[in-house]
Amino acid sequence: MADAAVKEKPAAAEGERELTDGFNLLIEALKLNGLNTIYGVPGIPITDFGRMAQAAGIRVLSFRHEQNAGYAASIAGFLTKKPGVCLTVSAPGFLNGLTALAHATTNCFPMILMSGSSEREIVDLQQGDYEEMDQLAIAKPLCKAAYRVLHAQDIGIGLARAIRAAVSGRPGGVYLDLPAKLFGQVMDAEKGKQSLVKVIDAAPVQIPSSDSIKRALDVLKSAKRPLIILGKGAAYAQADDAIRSFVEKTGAPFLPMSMGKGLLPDTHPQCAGAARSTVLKDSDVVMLIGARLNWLLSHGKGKAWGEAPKKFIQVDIEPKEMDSNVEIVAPVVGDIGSCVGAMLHAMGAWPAPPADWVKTVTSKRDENVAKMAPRLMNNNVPMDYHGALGVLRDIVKARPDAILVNEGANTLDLARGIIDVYKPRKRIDVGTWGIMGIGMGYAIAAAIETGKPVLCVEGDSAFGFSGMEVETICRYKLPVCIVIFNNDGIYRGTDVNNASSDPATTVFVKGSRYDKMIEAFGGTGVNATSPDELRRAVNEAMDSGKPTLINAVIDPKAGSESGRIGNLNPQSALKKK
Ligand code: ADP
Ligand code: TPW
Ligand code: MG
Repeated sequence: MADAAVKEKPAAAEGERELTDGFNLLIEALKLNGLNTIYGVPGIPITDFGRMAQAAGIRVLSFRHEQNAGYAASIAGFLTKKPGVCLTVSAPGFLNGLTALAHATTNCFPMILMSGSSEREIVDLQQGDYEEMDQLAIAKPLCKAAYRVLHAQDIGIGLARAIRAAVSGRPGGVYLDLPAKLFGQVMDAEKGKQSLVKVIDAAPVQIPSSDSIKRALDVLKSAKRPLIILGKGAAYAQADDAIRSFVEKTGAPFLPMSMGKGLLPDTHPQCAGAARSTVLKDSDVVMLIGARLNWLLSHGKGKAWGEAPKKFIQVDIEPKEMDSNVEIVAPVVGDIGSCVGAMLHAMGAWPAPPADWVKTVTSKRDENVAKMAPRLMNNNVPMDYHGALGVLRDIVKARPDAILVNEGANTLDLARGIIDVYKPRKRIDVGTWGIMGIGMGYAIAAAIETGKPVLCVEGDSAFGFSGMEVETICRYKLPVCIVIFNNDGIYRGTDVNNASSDPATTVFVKGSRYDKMIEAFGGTGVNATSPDELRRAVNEAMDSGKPTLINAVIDPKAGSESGRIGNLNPQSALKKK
């Protein structure tokens, strides 16, 4: 049907008038708003759209599965503050992309999922169209906003709404439904041009009230044991200099959340990353900047936060976030650039935090770092996580511009703690949901959006969720080095099923050679069995910029169930020993 609609398009002119159509209007609308990259998978009704967009100078990255294209778009949004665009076909393609749209919304990343859809009249009467599905209704509860454009003259305004909804306030995912018929609709070219909208000031600054700034500073100044927590919202805000100056001026220990790492280097004297339990437990005033008190921070209460009463200050663009889990005594609502700027401005002379607190935190940190050091230098074969991660830690130190993508369980938790990050937005990972499958999509978008080399540190299970995209990486010749921590399975490769001849549910084929996969597509594969081999292979890959996949053989006994979050795993009380 879509193809029929395209064919109906009259030749170049109708009388004297110049004409345009839905395809061209959407392309022009995207370009007008600086959306020059699309991540997607082609098919009816968007195949021609992809071709035409490419011809018009838009970069169209064609993936092997929409979920990976969607994750790419979501992280493009995080890295650039512009909505990442994902383009899919109807029903199944749309559903494949939807997980990523929900993920973008959950993580506060701006993204637009544009999906072709089938004929409204048939969908609404449920008469069984090709890939029939009421996509708008399904998308609505899973994203920040969902719109449908039915007429070519509304493409401009529809995209403008989508962009504004994605990036203003708390960023999130937006669904834009594009029925097949829309693309072939023809209209006067001049009128079409006039219908386009360039979004002015898509994410207006949100200035915090001066009262809220004063209240926050008063509380922070009163602290005997202050702590600042920097979340991925702070990284997203791109207010790097202001954040660094503010944190340094307070002299307070800071704790970066996973993707907040690098806003100030992990090696900064105030960094309390290696004294996490101490600062959570013993702090008396905690300022959250772009971080939510969700499960990743034990909801701001309970054992992790200790007995002593605590006062929370929260800086966030979303007013509803305040008091979400515990009382926020000093809410500062606004965009982080404006809020941190205002606090810096109003601070005046700032007293250093009590010396005994600073000393407690730094000694704990130094003690933990020293304890870890010898483990990172071990040369065990087969490798354990520490030996392999010690190597990657050195490599990232020497290459602080590289972007680190990280997923897995043990591979995630240990890499997060061990690999220091030195610059903002250089670490991207499983995010708020702890989702497996972001790996290759994130790597592709990171390379495309930043032009920097990418190092992916992947559990063997985690990698499997998006592994087919190594072909995409090879096809676009991206500077991506994938290191697979191959421990033969999920958490550990040693599980045994005693009930039948089937393998246990958490183990994979033993001794798999993931490096062979990339060779099928012309990339470089390396099997690394020792820290030295791993070091050589990664350095070579990063120097060459060639797509590389390194199968790092890890002792199957080295990991633990669910990594660091085994406590969240319910166990059957009736389980037989
Ligand atoms: P983390 O997982 O790193 O702790 P979260 O995703 O939980 O971070 O929190 C990010 C927070 O940052 C969200 O509450 C979001 O509303 C907020 N945020 C995102 N962008 C901005 C911004 N530009 N200004 C202020 N707050 C922001
Ligand atoms: C979309 C559940 C959490 S971690 C993990 C799974 C399947 C894989 C851990 O094994 P891996 O790492 O990657 O080999 P390692 O080093 O511990 O062996 N489906 C989705 N998301 C999640 N989080 C899961 C399942 C899970
Ligand atoms: Mg594994």
